[in-house]
Amino acid sequence: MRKIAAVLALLVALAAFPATSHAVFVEFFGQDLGLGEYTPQLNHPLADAAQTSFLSNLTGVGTESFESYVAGTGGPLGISFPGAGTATLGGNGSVAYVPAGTTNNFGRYATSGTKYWESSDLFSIDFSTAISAFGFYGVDIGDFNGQLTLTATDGVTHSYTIPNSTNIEGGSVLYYGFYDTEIAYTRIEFGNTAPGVDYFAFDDFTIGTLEQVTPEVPEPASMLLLGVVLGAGALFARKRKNS
Ligand SMILES: [Ca+2]
Ligand SMILES: [Ca+2]
Repeated sequence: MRKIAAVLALLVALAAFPATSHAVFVEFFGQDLGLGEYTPQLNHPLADAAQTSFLSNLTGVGTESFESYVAGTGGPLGISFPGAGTATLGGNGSVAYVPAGTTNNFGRYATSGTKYWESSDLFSIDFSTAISAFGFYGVDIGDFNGQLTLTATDGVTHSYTIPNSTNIEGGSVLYYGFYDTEIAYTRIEFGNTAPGVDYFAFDDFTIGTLEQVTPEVPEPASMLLLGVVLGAGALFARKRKNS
């Protein structure tokens, strides 16, 4: 029992900070499974929790909902963000409209209002100011086995695979975001391992500059220390109780 309590305390401490691939690059991800091609998933707590966690590390950023754009508008689409310049969407994609409470009959719909950016592959975002944080909702990815990839550029190229589930029902909702306090990016390209087949809806995206990244999570080292302290405390408490 003592060991279990200690391990549990350590696991709680480890779970309290998000997955990181290195100290300055922090990712946020959550996905809620879909209800099929014709029914929007109105409850997506895992995706929402990822967005909340992502935004809690940012200050003064804006989120683009696509509601002010005319359906059918394609790229290049320039979108201004407070304090972070302009993000220009290009490549394969356009603004789509789907009435609230429905889908486009293929599992896609907005996560805010009635509009979103619909794409399958080779869709890119260029930033007028290099950005250090980026997050978005993605709907209906993975039902045709597509895995989303991001290629971020800052002179050199960094590729990330978004850990979305594949071979799932249509209409799933995911949120993915990252901040990077070491590298600022001027361009992000979206890829898809099932291009032209696995379309998705892109909505409510946020960008932030380095100045807008204000991490609230404790350093992993201190969290680990906290875990050890908690674990030791649990062991000590057990020992006292048992003795
Ligand atoms: Ca929207
Ligand atoms: Ca679908």
